[in-house]
Amino acid sequence: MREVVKEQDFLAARSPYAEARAVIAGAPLDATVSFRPGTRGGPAAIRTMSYCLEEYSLDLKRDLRALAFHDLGDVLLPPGEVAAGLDRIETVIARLLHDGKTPLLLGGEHLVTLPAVRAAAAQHPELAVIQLDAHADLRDDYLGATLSHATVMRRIGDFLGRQNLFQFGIRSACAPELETARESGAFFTHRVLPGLVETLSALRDRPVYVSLDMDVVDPAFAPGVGTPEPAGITPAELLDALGLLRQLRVVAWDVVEVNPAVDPAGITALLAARVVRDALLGLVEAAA
Ligand SMILES: [Mn+2]
Repeated sequence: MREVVKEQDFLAARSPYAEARAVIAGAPLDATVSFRPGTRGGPAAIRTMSYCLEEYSLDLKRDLRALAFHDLGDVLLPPGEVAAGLDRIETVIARLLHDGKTPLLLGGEHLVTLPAVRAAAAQHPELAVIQLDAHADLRDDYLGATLSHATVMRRIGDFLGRQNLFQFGIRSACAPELETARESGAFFTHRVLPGLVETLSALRDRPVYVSLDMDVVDPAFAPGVGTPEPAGITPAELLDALGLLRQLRVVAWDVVEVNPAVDPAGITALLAARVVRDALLGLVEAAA
């Protein structure tokens, strides 16, 4: 594909595209970040830190080397052209879904979720979106901009229907966002696991898109994000939540907002890489 570029594969990603069931794609968008920029380096940082991990998961008793997955590289994004960049992301995700792959999108800022959900909803009209995030992302605009990492879930609700949006771990929102959140299919604050347990059965028969904003995790464990928010969940709770999500039919994932510019020890990118590894191990059958 000419619209992607790649310097390094994610850990153990050795299958050719044609044979892969899951495909990693980076979307290094860093255009509307409001507080501190740097998410354009997210996909590369996640790939680099993935080599800190074992291919084998002690918890899942599975090995990445037995899985058929491919790393496509990063979608090339035209600098300064947000809408055109989103279109390019949508084109790539739509192609992966059309080819029967499960996309795993690495951000980049949270706005990359918008085109990915558009592509997934086109393939799966019954789509539900699960968002794990510190922020509601339900503003109608941010300083007049309707396309922003602070408005992304509002825009998704505009075309998908707000009742198809399931939000967990939210601990930052403004009053109008809380009004909008009343229309969400679920809106659970602060914690992720209790709400997920309560909601799981309602989502069991639906295709699900999972969007993980790394700032849902406490800044003590995930400091390398654009807009950190105190009092988040622990990595252990996040991994337990992933375990629950494996019970659902997840048709596409994203992991967004990793910002290596403020992640000096790489621990946020490392946790994101761990999530990607465990998501792959949970969703791709052993090739043998
Ligand atoms: Mn977000």
